[in-house]
Amino acid sequence: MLKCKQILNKTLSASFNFKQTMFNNFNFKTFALDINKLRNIGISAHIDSGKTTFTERVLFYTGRIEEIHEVKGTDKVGAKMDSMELERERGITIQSAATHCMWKDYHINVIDTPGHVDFTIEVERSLRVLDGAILLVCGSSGVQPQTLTVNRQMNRYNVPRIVFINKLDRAGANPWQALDQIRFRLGLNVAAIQIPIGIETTLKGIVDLIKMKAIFFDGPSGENIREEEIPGEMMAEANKFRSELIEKLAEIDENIQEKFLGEEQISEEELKASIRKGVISLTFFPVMMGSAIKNKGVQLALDGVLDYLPCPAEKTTMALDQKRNEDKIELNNDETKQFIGLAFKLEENKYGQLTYIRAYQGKLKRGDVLNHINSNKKVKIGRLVRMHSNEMEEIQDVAAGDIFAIFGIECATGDTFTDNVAVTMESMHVPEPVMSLSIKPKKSEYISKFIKAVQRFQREDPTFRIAQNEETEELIISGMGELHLQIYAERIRREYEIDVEVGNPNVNYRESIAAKSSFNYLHKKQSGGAGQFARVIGYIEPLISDFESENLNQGNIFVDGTGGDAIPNEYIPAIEKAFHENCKRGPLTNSPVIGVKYVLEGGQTHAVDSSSLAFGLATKYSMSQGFKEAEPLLLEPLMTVEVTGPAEFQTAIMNSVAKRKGEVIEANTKNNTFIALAEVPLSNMFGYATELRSITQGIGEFSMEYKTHKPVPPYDVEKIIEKFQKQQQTTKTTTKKGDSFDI
Ligand SMILES: Nc1nc2c(ncn2[C@@H]2O[C@H](COP(=O)(O)OP(=O)(O)OP(=O)(O)O)[C@@H](O)[C@H]2O)c(=O)[nH]1
Ligand SMILES: [Mg+2]
Repeated sequence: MLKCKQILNKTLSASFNFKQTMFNNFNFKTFALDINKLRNIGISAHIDSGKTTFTERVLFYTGRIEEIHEVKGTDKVGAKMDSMELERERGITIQSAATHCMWKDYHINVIDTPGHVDFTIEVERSLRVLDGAILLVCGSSGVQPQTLTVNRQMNRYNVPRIVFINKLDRAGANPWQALDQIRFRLGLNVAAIQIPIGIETTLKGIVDLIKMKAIFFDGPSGENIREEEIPGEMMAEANKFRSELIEKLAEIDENIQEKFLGEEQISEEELKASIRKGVISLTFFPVMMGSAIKNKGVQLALDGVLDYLPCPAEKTTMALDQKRNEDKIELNNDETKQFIGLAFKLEENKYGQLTYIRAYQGKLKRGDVLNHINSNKKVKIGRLVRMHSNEMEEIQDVAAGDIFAIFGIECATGDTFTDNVAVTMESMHVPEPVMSLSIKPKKSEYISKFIKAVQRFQREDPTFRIAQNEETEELIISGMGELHLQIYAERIRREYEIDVEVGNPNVNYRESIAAKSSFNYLHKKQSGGAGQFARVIGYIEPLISDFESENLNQGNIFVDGTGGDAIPNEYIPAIEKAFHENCKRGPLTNSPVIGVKYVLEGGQTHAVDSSSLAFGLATKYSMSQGFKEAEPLLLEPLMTVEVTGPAEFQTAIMNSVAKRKGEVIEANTKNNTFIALAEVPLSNMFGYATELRSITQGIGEFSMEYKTHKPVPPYDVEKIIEKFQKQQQTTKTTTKKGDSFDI
């Protein structure tokens, strides 16, 4: 058995650069960041909508990079924010990356997030700490299933947002269709504040409907902004969309309403103020337009960030008062109070653990000592840095509202650091992993290094879990989907140079019961040595009756209904512990048990032979006894799947969903595109990408998101149990002694 702690001091291969930055074009003075001129924004959207390409332009126009490099570009350099080798190779963002820049004397912290649903935790943790976001929508493919997910995440954290319709240079681009979808599918109260001049290959610039000017982006990288009068032939269109904007604002703003009804002139300042108010109160979402790749519209979006998105002081956050029963208290980014910060992202590099923190109150300078609330330990903050993708830039101090990083300090995602106040920040939503696979190094001499790698990834990513199958001693990794797990297997190969063997992916089952059932179990061993005697009597019953609508995270409940007579109090904790312990592995497939209530009503003890151990064992067997009669259920992950493809393939798409036992919830065709929304068991979705491509001539796309765990139909349960038992047998015989993981 290998002890992991012994192997923690080897160097990691993550490519971080440490710089003592001069901040030549940055003017960071001690505590001098004006909170009103600070913005914390995220760039979020569905996969491939151009987030990293957009952020690359942001960095270029703000002077943070000297040249623009494309995602998966031919120059082999790659975009700044996709710094991982795998990201550059595959052209997808895997990890969120943070940077900061100055635009017109405002300091902007930017986080570029991944779009693929498997990396959703990266979006979740970023949105948890950001004050505003740019929601990108592809001008050609419009609102995609993942756009709905990201929009829901933004709603969860009340994130004010600007919408940017990107890719207007693409064939088939249609901003009005995208705008319609944003309005009806995302349910956002939107209006365009810009319209494009030209479209597809003729896209030339943007009309600003607030200034009523035409804006062009000259120079090799669109860096020179030219403002002109709106071309005569576009005036009627511009007036029409400006009126639409004013009408929308009049619905939420009395001042605009009065002027609109009185047909009075509305000034640029009044319009901007009204939009800002609407954005911050989440009642209005302005729509901007352009093409990141053709360098059109990005600077105006940056202006929009300053004009419409809130500064940290305009957004309140809730914290939990640990001295008053976790009562909620409002934090207002007040820098005169004691420091409070939330650790929202961790990474390990050769300097140790790098922890990204959002400061919600107070100030912090290097050398200060903070209390790590979750461990109640004092930690000295040796160095403070700002991140610029994979580069660290050292700073002296930070204040409330800002985002920064510390390193060399151990903690977990969601932990709170304070200046001696007993307060924790509300944590973030962490979705449950839905897929698992077994994994091991090809050569057993690499086990220690391998364990170190998976442990590191588990610390960094709360949706990546490692566990050991106690019977087979196999190491099982769980995550959000095939790609998520594949990427980690690949990172182990590349970053740790260990070849790994992975098993077939399995979905993460859960177990529960459908009926109430009694138990009366006597555990008795009285032959030779110290005896064991314990009887437990009671019943188990289901807590969940509708798996589609009830909260599945309510856990399992233990109730002591003995009234203190039948079983001495000293044994009750052992019974409760054994119940929860045994809920970790259900009787059908060793999957975690959810939604079960165990009620202990009575029992029997023996003056000499009863013990906590005996009661623990009695509880274990009483559960097996109870489960048999309680109509055990095997639950599987059910996914909401959205499939899109050309209308001509409608029948083929519907058949493919039906074949995978999907239940179609909604299906319609718009503008020659067929969209089907269905609920499909995850176990039936393996290989769907390939099938969809082949039945739609490579054009069809789908996205899926976890909905709930629902009971597997009885005729499938037996097959799954049989497969599980076979797997147990084979891994038992192939796992050699000494292969064991000590995690
Ligand atoms: N035609 C066109 N292509 C674009 C535009 N913006 C980005 N792209 C291309 O779209 C592809 C995806 O761009 P990315 O910037 O990686 O998209 P992303 O949203 O960051 O992708 P993920 O992070 O993986 O979700 C790349 O091939 C880009 O060159 C645009 O405005 N027009
Ligand atoms: Mg990206």
